[in-house]
Amino acid sequence: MCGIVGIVSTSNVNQSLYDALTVLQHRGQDAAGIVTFQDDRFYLRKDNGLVRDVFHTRHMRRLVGNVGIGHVRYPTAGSSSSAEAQPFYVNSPYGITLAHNGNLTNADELSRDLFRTDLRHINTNSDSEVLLNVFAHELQKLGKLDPTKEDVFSAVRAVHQRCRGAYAVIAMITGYGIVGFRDPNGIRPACYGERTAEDGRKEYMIASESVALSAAGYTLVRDIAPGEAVYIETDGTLYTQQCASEPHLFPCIFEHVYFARPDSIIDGVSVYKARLRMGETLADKVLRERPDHDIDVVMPIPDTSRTSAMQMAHRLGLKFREGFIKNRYIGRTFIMPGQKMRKKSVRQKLNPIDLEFKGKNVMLVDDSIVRGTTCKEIVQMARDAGARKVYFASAAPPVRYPNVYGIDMPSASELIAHDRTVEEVRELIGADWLLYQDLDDLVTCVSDVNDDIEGWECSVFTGEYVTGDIDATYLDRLDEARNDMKRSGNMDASSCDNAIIDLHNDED
Ligand code: PIN
Repeated sequence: MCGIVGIVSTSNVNQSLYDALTVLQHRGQDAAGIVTFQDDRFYLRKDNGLVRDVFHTRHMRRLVGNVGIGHVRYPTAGSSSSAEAQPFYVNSPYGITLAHNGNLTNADELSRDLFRTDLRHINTNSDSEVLLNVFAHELQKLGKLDPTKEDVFSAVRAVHQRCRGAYAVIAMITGYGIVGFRDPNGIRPACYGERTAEDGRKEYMIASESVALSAAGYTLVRDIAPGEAVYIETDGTLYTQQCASEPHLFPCIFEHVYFARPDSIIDGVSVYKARLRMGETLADKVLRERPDHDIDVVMPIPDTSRTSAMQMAHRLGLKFREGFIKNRYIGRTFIMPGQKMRKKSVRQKLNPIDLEFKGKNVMLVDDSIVRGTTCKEIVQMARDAGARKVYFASAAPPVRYPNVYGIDMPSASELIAHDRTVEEVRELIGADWLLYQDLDDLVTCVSDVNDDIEGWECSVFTGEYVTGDIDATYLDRLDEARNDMKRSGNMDASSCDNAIIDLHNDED
């Protein structure tokens, strides 16, 4: 998963972009980048690491200009070197830079076509570089010295025709403006907002999540519609146009389960409210399955699940307690000569408050169970802290299938619930009772707010992929790519869970 932002302002955008990326840091901690332009020159700084580590004063001073875009990257298969930090750049036509959140499912074919037919070379394994080159090629084909808004929209239209998968994109055309667009299914989120500068002129921001807008004093105008493009020229003139022939809104449900910040509103749905409801539906399921349950206390596994756990306890009329305290300052792992990178244990991140567990039947709540490794350790920690019985609730249904739309999920074989019953998973994680959210309930939690939402992208639970182009061969290839990455040491086996990621910065 990644975070993207773009701003057209009346003054320097470097600080605002930096701040927005910091607000979007939860979407990706692997790499960060900003590009701005002034007087027909662009200025780029990107590297592996957290936003605060990538940008130093000397970099910020160089990032001049009133227009710019930024990106934070989550590690996905094929993206680990700093060369694959975004924004990406192509010099022709005009000089275009691009930040992308999502994953193209036909990147390999496109890459081949780009080389053979369009005579363009792709220098990384990143599908975002492919996307940029498709966009650039389609804009170049028009053969204009000065691209008009129609030209930009026509290039986006061609991108929709050629690219499949999930993409929320912000591209900057040096000297002209920025364009933001979403794939025709609106899988990945993007919205835009405005604010008025002191001199009365309008300023605009496009971002992955509304929280980036509100934190910077922008008012959310609306989400970008699936297939739609929003083009903002350097002088602050904004144009929008639908560029897909058959747009449908099928947003990713996992944004609400885990990825997005609770204070964001995505496609009209409050993430916080959705998570409260997830707690309520979990409580109802408890009462359905075991009306005479003996739960003494409900506990969140920090942080994402807190909202659901709180509401679940409330609905059940039970105590809500913080049994695990999270260390907010996990340090780096230093790899000394002759030593191997070791995974940080969950115990370094979470510490139990024993008195909340002693002799109690505890219901632990997490947002989801993916590999099951973390929750297994947590169940054991609860027992070691003296719990009588350890129950476990997941605010999401069993994650059984890989994600191909930009969420860094492990391959099917690594998913604890793949090809397993709930009872088998319960046994593996060592819980006395395992309660999963029903998919119908989860969908109810995020519905009823926006009639434009035709359905939800739920493939990790159902194995049904909304783009209709995913088959066993594709998933096998994905699996192989992940295994290659792991073998070459470029990817921590547990990189999908940021609770145990080791961050590193190339500069060190
Ligand atoms: C963690 C959010 N959440 C915790 C991510 C663990 C699955 N894991 C998905 C649970 S936080 S496991 O709130 O952002 O810190 O099933 O793979 O062990």
